[in-house]
Amino acid sequence: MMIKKLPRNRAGRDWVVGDLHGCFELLRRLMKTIGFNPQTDRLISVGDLVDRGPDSHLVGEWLAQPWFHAVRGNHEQMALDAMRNPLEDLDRHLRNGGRWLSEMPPAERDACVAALAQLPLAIEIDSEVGKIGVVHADCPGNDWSALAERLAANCPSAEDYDTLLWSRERVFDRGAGHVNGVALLLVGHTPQDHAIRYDNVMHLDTGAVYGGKLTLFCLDDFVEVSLPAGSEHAARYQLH
Ligand SMILES: [Mn+2]
Repeated sequence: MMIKKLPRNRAGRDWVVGDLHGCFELLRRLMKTIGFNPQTDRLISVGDLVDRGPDSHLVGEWLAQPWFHAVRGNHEQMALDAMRNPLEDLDRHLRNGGRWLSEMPPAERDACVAALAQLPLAIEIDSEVGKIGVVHADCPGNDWSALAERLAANCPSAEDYDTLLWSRERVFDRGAGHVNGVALLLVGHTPQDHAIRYDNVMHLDTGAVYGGKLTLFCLDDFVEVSLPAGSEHAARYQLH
């Protein structure tokens, strides 16, 4: 399943969280701050759940929760590539904070890889304001409907993968035009000092793992809430 469609949540609130990179304890504290209700609320991640930070090995437990949904980030892709093709790709994952996966007991590692392999490239959420999209980096061609069709048909192009998982142009250029077919698109991938919107694209990576902060964005009232990260686990920021 390359695109996951979530029906409207009429019972509770939907929150989208920026890049976690293993900072699950910070996330737990942030969820407590907002009074997250697992019975009715949903939490959606923009990807890059793992690597570099303290608790990447907990990713499987988080992904098993019925209220937690995530798209695949470039770090999940690197982890999957490393396990599928270690001769070519393991080294790159290790260099990018992926040692935790290689150090896991084999059975746990297999379960973790299976969970990561299930992650869709995009999530589409029905909401009061229309469709809301979530991808890790950006939407190819500013055309959500066309992307959703290719993903539903299981035939994304190499270019789709590249843009969805790796693009930083919209941030570097401070905008890249309106994304058609969604009211709002939420992304992560490129650390910012604070959550920032260009066109109808909200950037939620606020560099938690680099000693910045972790940000949650509420899809019901468009409020954002952040908690500063402790400096003890801060990874050195590199663009990968
Ligand atoms: Mn990323």
